[in-house]
Amino acid sequence: MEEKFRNRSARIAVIGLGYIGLPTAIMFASSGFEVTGYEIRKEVVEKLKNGNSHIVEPGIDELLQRALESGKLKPTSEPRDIEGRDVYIICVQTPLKEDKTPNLGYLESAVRTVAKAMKKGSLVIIESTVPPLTTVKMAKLIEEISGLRAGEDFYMVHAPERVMPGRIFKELVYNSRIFGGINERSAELAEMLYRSFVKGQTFKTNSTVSEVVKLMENTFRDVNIALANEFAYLAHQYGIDVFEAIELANTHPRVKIHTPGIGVGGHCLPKDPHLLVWPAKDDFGIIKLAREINDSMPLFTKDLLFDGLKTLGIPPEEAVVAVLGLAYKGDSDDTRNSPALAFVEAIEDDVGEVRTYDPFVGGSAESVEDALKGADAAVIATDHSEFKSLDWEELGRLMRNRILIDGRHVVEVPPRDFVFKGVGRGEY
Ligand code: SAJ
Repeated sequence: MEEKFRNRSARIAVIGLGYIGLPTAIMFASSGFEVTGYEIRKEVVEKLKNGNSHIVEPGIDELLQRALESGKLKPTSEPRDIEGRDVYIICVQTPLKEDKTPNLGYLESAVRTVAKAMKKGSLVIIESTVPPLTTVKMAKLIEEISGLRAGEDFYMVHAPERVMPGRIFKELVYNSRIFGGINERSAELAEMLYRSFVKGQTFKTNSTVSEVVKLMENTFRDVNIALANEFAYLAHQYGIDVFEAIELANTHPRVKIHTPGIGVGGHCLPKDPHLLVWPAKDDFGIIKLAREINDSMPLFTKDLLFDGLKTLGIPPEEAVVAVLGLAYKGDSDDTRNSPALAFVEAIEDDVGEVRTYDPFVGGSAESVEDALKGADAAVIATDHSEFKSLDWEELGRLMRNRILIDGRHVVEVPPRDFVFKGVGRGEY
């Protein structure tokens, strides 16, 4: 196998051509490997065959077209096209169900497809974020289906992705990577394979450690943001500006407090802490509590809005509210688990009218001005750059009443003649 990795003659199948699978398939194809990209959505495969990516990522169409032209990348939805490959890389989603437990259905079905297609000696890699112990369980599932022995007849590794959308092709090369094998040989093989394009550091460990590492990274952020949100909550009770306090606390050499706000969104942070604790018999509870705190922030922001309406004596059911921003984070068009959407949902039945505007996502209004015309309150729900330079005193002229709620600490100095409230801005 080493020789096949060195001279790029190993044949690779990537299962799932989404945000991670497609760029990964392109990277291996560009490094000279023959890559078959397997994707069950037929319309996606058709699009890809024509050189059009279904995901938004700088430079992706050009790289895709080059990989297709070189003949190294072949998208398919036929399981027989991935039979007998040396390497299988699984990049499918592992979302949560309604009850916040993991839905491993996509992963299991991908593993079954691989188990039927693989051969003796294949290396199976899971890049998806999974609950601890999953890779070992999936190795057993493969044993049952294929009759092959894990660690001897086939190798299995958890190799979590760590990239940030918008920078995927850079981060795939320069980020450090973890290879968690079900045995040492598995981890060694995966590390050798990825070294064909990874320039960052690489580390080998076992698959359960690697699963936990990935989940700890995002849980660390989620818990720290929850702590910052709790500080914000306290700041309101003490009548101080939490951002001033955080800035001063962060002058301590060993303190780095995160940023409070309207909530935590995206496809990772709201989900990964649940995956981390799910298989455990017991835990201390801070991880779950952090999730609850972060999930409560859109409601906290709703309270600020209703306080503002009360200050001006506006009955909520008559209020026209303009929500600026729908994406889960600044300068992104991604609305997955967006706290801005949770906020809209929380207020829409209680106020007269909700208008939305987002420069990347769209919304009911065409522009900030369009959203604010005749509105009673504006709520900043995403820290898009466009919202940082707004002239509120000018915009206030368009409004029926001047209430401004800042959910993302975008407004440094509250504008004159406004009722201003912000998450963590307890002094107003
Ligand atoms: N947020 C805050 N306060 C903060 C930081 C973030 O409220 O101090 C909010 C953001 O506004 C956003 C959410 O949290 O709504 C998540 O944003 P993010 O930028 O922290 O994370 P993601 O989900 O865009 O990307 C994360 C990254 N993980 C880490 O930084 C540990 C990324 O490196 C991972 O690749 C990605 O998750 C993933 O796929 O797991």
